[in-house]
Amino acid sequence: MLDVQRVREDFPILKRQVNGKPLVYLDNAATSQKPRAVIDALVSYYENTNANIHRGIHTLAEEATREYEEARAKVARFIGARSARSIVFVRNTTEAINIVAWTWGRTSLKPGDEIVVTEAEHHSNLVPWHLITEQTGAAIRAIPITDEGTLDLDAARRIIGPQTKLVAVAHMSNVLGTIHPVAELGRLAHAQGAKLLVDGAQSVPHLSTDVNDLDCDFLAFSGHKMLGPTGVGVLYAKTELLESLDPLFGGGGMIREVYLDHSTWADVPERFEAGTPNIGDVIALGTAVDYLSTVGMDNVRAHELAITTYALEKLHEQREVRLFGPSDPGLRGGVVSFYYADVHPHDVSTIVDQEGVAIRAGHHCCQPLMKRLGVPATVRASFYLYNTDEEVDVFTRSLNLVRGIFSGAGVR
Ligand code: 7TS
Repeated sequence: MLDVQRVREDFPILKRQVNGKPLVYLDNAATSQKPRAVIDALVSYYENTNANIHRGIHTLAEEATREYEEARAKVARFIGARSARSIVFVRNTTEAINIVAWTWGRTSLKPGDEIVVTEAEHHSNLVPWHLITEQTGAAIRAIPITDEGTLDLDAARRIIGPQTKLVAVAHMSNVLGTIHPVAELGRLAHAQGAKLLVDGAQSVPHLSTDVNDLDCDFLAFSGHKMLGPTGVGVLYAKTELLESLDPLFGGGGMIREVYLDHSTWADVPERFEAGTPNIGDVIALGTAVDYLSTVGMDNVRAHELAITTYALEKLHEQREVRLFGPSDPGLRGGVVSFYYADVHPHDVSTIVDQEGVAIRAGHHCCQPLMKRLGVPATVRASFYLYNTDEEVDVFTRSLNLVRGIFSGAGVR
C-alpha cells in the first residue's frame, strides 16, 4: 500500500498555492512533478561531480562517468532489459521514435511495405513515420479504435500482414487512458516478420514494464513523465537489433576510428550518443527510477487504479460530462478525458485554474483521435502517485463553477 501523504512530503511543489488555493496538479500525462531526491541529485551533480564523461581520466570525470553508467544500469533493470547496452539516452520519446525512423526505418522500408499504427497515436508516433514514408515509399495503416475506446483487435488481425514491417503503438493512450494489448500486437507482428515499437511515454511511468514480457523490439519513453528531469529520455532496443543499425548523428563519442574521409563506429549504445550527453539529467533520471522502484510500480498502479475509479464515478454523476475511453477502469491508466457540455475545454481549464486545479485541455497532440471522437479537444485530468481522492473532489467541485458561468449558454 502506498502512503500518499508521506509521498506528498517528498514533492516540494505540492506545497505551493495557485491563485490563492492549494495546487491540485492533475496534468501528469504532460509532465510529472519531481521529488526532492531528484532535485537534490541534479544540484549535487553540479556542485560535486560536474565533468565530461567517457574521456577524462581525472577523478571528477571518472565519478561522472560511473554515475552516468549506473543510471543506464538502473534504467535497464527498471524495464527488465537483459543488458544496459540496450539503453540509449536521448532527449525524450519523440527523439527516440525519430531515431528508429531514421536508422531502422530509412534502411528497412521500401515501396509496398507498411507501418501499422493506431487511430489513437500521439503525433510523436505518427509524424516521424510520415517523414520516413515520404522518403522510402512505404505506407501507413491505422488500427481503428472502437466506440469504447479500445483497440479493434479483429481489425488488427486483418491489417497486420506480410507487407507489415513495423507495428508502432502506444502502450497507454494519453487521451483515452486505454492500455493497449501490445504483447498481443507483438505476436501478430512477429508472426509476419515485422518489428514491434512500443511508445511507452505514458506506460513506463505508471505500469510495471518488462521488455521481455512485451517482447518489443523498440521501446521509447521520457524521463520527465516519470519524476525525472526534462531533456532526458530513453530508446531501448534489443541489443542485436541496435548493433545492426548505423548511427544517425556523427561526432565525438560515437566513433571507433576516424580518418579524413571515413570513420568506423563505436559499439552500442555509445554509437547512438554523439557529442556530450545530458549527463546531469541522466543521473537524476537514475534517482527517479530509484524512487519509483522503492515505492514499487505495483503500488503506483494500484493507487492510480483506485483514484481513477473514484474520478470516473464522480464524473459520471455530472450530467454535462461526456466521458471518453473504456468504462472499465481496469482497462485504463490514470488518464480521464471528457467533454463538458458545449463548453470549450480551454474555458474549462481556465476556470478550474482559478481553483488551483491544473488540468490539460486541447487535442493532446492526437488530432486523428479527436476526429475519431468527433470533438475538437477534450478536458483531461491525469493522475500520479501523489494525487488524492480529495484532489479529485476539488476538481469535480470546480466544474460547478463552469456550470455557473456558462448557465446562460445551455449548461444547467
Ligand atoms: N507519446 C505519448 C503517448 C505521449 O503521451 C507523449 C507526450 C509523447 C509520446 C511525447 O513525449 P515527449 O516527452 O517526447 O514530448 N504526451 C503529452 C501529453 O499528453 N501532454 O503533453 C505531452
